[in-house]
Amino acid sequence: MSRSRPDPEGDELAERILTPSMGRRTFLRSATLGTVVIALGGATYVFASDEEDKKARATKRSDGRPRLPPGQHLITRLKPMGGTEGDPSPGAFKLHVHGEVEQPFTITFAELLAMTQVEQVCDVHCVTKWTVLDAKFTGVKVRDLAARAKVKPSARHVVFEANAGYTSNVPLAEALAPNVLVAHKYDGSPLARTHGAPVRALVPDLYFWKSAKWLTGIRFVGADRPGYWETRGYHNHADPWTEERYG
Ligand SMILES: Nc1nc2c(c(=O)[nH]1)N[C@H]1C(S)=C(S)[C@@H](COP(=O)(O)O)O[C@H]1N2
Ligand SMILES: [Mo]
Repeated sequence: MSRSRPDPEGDELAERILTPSMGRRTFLRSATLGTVVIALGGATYVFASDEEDKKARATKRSDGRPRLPPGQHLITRLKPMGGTEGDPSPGAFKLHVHGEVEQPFTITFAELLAMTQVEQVCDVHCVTKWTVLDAKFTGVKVRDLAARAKVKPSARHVVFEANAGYTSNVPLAEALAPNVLVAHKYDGSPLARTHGAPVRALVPDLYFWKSAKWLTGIRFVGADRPGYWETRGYHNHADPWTEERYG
């Protein structure tokens, strides 16, 4: 990540950690495991050892790509990355599935739970350079919601719509991949408010900013519509393996 590029989320992780001016910091290194635990302003990062990073980089996914994309480092749990939180109560939740579809619809949380549920273990990659392996999510495939709405042939992209106007755009074919979910549980528990309660998008194979938290809608569109970060310097596509970090 070059320092001359725009970095709307702040300095990259390694730089944040090494900045002595950060307040309230503890740094513990386990001599035997090489695990590094760092607490910064209330958030805790648990870093794996260099050996674990190396191992994950050498391990291949079923699609042949390395388990750990270039420039990424392992942490053990999702880190809350902020954003404008929506109403977390399931009772208030409504998801609009609309745009280039024949049958737009709105579903409640209970109706979402009545659809086929998927429990999925996947890896997530944040543009600020952390990766979590084997994150477990529960939810409904975007593909199933698309089928219910009867997406028109004119649709080419999906826009995930969230609280306070946050959006992210994903090419239709990638949004319909079987591992793209509307998720309501992380590691077996209802999503924490900071992680998007009650429902977030999950697009594991693109940088995590595509995974809109506090989801309110899925809009199918013909012409692409760059979203919140995509119009603020981030790459339009966001493939972690080719480091599509900045546009
Ligand atoms: N609604 C909404 N969704 C969002 C964001 C946001 O600001 N608002 N931030 C994105 C970014 S930049 C990242 S890295 C991930 C972080 O998710 P997490 O906080 O669960 O780790 O959420 C994405 N989804
Ligand atoms: Mo992010």
